[in-house]
Amino acid sequence: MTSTPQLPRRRWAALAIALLLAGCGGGGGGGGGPLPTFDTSAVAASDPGSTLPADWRKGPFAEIFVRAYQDSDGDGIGDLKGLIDRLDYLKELGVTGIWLMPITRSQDSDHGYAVTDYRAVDPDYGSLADLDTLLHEAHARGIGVVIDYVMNHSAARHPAFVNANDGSGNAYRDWYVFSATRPSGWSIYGGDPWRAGKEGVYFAPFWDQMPDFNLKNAAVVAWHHDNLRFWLNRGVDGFRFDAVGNLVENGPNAWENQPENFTLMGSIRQMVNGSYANRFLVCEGPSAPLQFAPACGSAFAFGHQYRLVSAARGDAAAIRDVAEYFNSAPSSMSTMLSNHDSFAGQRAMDQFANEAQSRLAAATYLLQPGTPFIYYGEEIGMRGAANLTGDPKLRTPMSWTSTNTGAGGFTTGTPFRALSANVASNNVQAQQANANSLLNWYKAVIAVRQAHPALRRGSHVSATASGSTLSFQREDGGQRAVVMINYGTGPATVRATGLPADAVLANAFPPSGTGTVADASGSVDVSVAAQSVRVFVTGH
Ligand SMILES: [Ca+2]
Ligand SMILES: [Ca+2]
Repeated sequence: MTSTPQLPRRRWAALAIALLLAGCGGGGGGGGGPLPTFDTSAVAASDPGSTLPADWRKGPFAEIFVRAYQDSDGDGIGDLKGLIDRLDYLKELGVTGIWLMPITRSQDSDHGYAVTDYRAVDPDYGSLADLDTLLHEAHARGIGVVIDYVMNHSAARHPAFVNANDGSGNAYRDWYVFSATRPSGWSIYGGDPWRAGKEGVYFAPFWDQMPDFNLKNAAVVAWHHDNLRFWLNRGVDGFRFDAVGNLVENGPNAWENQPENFTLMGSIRQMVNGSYANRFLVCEGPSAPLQFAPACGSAFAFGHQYRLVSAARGDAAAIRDVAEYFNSAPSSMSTMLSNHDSFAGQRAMDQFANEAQSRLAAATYLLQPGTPFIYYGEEIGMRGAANLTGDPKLRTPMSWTSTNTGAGGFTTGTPFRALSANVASNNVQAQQANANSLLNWYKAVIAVRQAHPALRRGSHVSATASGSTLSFQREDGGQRAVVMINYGTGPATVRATGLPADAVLANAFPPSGTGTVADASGSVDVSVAAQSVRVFVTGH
């Protein structure tokens, strides 16, 4: 979701595309000359197969803003070729998947959520051939690639909307939500979602340049399915679906999380799982995450990120909430500390008083059930930009080095946006050289998760919070993992119960730790140092 409806920079490239589209003929109706056309051809399923292990879907994933990750050609804008050059870094970090914010051609020249072509890569990012190379290289490293798909709305400059807006007689009029007169009683995110069109008004709650599709129109839904197959046939491993709470509207007091939204996502899940092997789908439904998880396959655990952050800061009530979350939430939830949207919170490091809290939060969500999503740069403690606000503050270029013609290793040119406030201290180069860095903490915690099936995909057992401590267990195929976290600033004794009698607990984390043994009742007390994490495993 793009929560801040701000006007993007109008760039000459975007203007040139618009002129090109306006001039490419086709279409009918209207009195303003030829209308633009676009690809509506049917796409049949043709699965190229998957070489990824089934567990790749359990992550961890990295969420990547391609524009901000790595520039390969000096134009100051990150691109697919740059990302390909950084795949070894991501593999070393230990992720099994990456989610790319929209790479489709867009009119916003920034976040990409205003899509102008659902079957093309944005020229700023490269070409379809570059995507094919990215998929090949990522798969060779055991990494799946999930792309953002924006089904709720297009860009106003999408040819379908240019047609629809031309007049009530246009064949695409019913692809969007038009009304001859302005409906009353509507207010969404503090504003009137109805915008003046050439004739009548159209529905666009996020931004006047992002008109909502009419997803009650079967032809629109069928076309989206064709678009999804277009990417799946190329070998894309799945999708992150934007704003699924907003898909269908039934009235001024019934515009969010409508029953049709769950049906739409369920039919997509059925189509993908029925025709393609080993794919992953995850939905963004911030106000109904638990309801969307079964419909989509996975959904982001909005709300849980605040508990994780507060727990890491030592808040006892939040630690209890963290302990209880997966007692009812399905293990298919996708977890995070923060993401690209400011409504979900500031960058993780900007929410912590010190790096120790950052380590505790990371260990908690990387060792809990779910599929963890690491927002790019979180693993090096990247902060937002010092002089920006809102979403742009969170979407700064990746800090690879402290300096490289002033752009932190991101570009040899002028970066499209200000760098992170702490690029001088928190960058990949510096943290790779320091064995005790946050980056090496992330790698070590991910490694212990990936080394033990119980931590990767196991059930959730015996979660207990006590004061500033948390204890929980994960079980898979007879293997039991015991996780103990002390968020407090003094040492604490942490108790685990419900273990097999006299269970032998081998040390798994930290590497310097030693094992222990449960008593005849299956309990064990362990002294855990201030702000630290212990992991033990049984059964192997
Ligand atoms: Ca570039
Ligand atoms: Ca909608």
